[in-house]
Amino acid sequence: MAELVPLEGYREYAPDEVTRRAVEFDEMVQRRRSVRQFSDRPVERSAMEACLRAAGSAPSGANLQPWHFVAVSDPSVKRRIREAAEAEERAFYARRATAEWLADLAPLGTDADKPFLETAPWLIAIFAARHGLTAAGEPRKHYYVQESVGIAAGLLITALHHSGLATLTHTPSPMGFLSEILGRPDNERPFLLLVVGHPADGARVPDIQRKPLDQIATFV
Ligand code: IYR
Repeated sequence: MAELVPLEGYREYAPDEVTRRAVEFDEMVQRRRSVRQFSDRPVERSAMEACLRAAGSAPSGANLQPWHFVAVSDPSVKRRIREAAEAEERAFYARRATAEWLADLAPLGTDADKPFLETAPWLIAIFAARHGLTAAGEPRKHYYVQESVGIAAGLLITALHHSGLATLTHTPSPMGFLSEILGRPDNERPFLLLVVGHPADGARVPDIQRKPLDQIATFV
């Protein structure tokens, strides 16, 4: 039999307060934009630690928490990541991407140059552990790995934004070089590379719109 403990920490609000908080949170989150022009202004490690703890609170399959985050601030490691990512991106933009894909990316103004991988104070490489390891080193099954790590990544982006930091989700493909450079074990696969810092002065972003609620949600 499971040993359950009392639910602690849950806060109850009156209905109008629930709506007010939801609206306020939406307004806060709507201000988040993916940024590709970063300042080199430093960010305290303590801020990264708190955001990573928040990410680690995500729900996961059987609570096995199948994620690992590598927070990189070492300039020489950032340089190696930039060099490897740009090599993949050059192949992507020159050969791998279909014409349709390039047309879809055109409004974002992206290209194979990724200076932000060195300029931004932090890179967070998120890894998904396809299976765990027992104390004896035997594989231990993980469940819903992509879903779990995706939820943790979303929480992390939201925590960073809430803290006043800009992010870019960057997915050079393939990302195997991250495992190698960061020395991650074989059971982990690179999931996402997050670029974190402050926007550069005068940073500019694509003119994009979010789908209205009636296009993204249905009430029955
Ligand atoms: N990984 C490339 C290309 C790219 C792909 C998608 I889908 C984007 O939303 C943005 C970029 C790059 O980072 O440039």
